Amino acid sequence: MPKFIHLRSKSSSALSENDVTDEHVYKNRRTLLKQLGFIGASGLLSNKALAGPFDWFKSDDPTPTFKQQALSFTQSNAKNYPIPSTPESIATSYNNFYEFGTAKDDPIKHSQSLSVEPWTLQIDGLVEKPITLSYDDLFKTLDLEERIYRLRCVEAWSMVIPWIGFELGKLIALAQPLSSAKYVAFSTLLSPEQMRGQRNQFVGGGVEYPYVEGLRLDEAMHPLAFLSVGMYGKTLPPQNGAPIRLVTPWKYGFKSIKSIVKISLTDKMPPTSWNRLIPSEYGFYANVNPTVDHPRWSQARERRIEGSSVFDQERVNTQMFNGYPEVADLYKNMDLRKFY
Ligand SMILES: Nc1nc2c(c(=O)[nH]1)N[C@H]1C(S)=C(S)[C@@H](COP(=O)(O)O)O[C@H]1N2
Ligand SMILES: [Mo]
Repeated sequence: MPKFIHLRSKSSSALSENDVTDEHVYKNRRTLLKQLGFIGASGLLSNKALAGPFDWFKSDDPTPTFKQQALSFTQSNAKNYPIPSTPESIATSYNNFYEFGTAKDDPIKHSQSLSVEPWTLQIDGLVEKPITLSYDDLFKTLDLEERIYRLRCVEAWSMVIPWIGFELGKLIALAQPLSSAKYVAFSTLLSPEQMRGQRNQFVGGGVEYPYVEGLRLDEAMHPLAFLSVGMYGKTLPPQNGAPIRLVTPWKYGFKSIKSIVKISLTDKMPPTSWNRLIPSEYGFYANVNPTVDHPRWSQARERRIEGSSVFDQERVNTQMFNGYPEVADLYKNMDLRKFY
């Protein structure tokens, strides 16, 4: 039986269509499609009509078998979906989740039998009240809300995704951090039996597992920092980090750690997977910053993936903090070239 998630509150951080995609970007895309002959009298063609040899997002045989649970939406939540947001079919088939392989279509192909029930998420370390959440607790401990956020990968592609979840800071507050707590460490599930990338370092891209991430405590308490338990009106599919994953929209995507089993408050900066692997390229902070290039490529622009084919990408300028200036105060006296 599917369980229904009722969205009770709508956050001020939920973006409207105009907030998520600049109007000129949307218009340019239509102009391009028109020049290519893809817009007829009825507007944009369906995804099917655009699919073809250039549709590199299609995986050979994804045949998802993982059971997602339906969410019920009120009318008001439904109308908050941005029309040019990334289609669900793309956001759930073009993924980075190295536990299942490094190709973009490996996660959807190889994660469908991930077992998420039962699940245990522990919040521990320097807290007054350690918390253990079961699978069901993930959906009922805090009110669920929808947030439409941009996701900017360090590889210079981006998407716009409607998440469902709650503020990370609200969960941390329940655990009552001690005054000695300065950082938050996250860990993904370690399950070599289920995750082929954890069995074979070539499949897993050389990452040391479990995948770990971290935030400064003040970053974690910022209202934009979000724990997601669903997307596009349903519980998360495994390839997107079921049953619960972090979303820090002002940071490069690799900070948004998937399938979390542990959140520990600490007094020391915790190790993070990509920093541990290639420290010269990936720092602890990883704030989206168009003025600080990756050593091997520019971060000034990005490919916004909006549709089901190569023609539905738009090159847009990358914005400071990915367009979330409300986090700037967290870094006001820091040299962001040094703390990349
Ligand atoms: N555990 C784990 N979390 C992860 C990753 C990963 O390989 N393993 N990849 C990261 C990267 S690089 C990105 S861009 C985002 C992608 O999230 P999405 O597939 O939901 O778009 O997940 C992040 N979280
Ligand atoms: Mo990424």
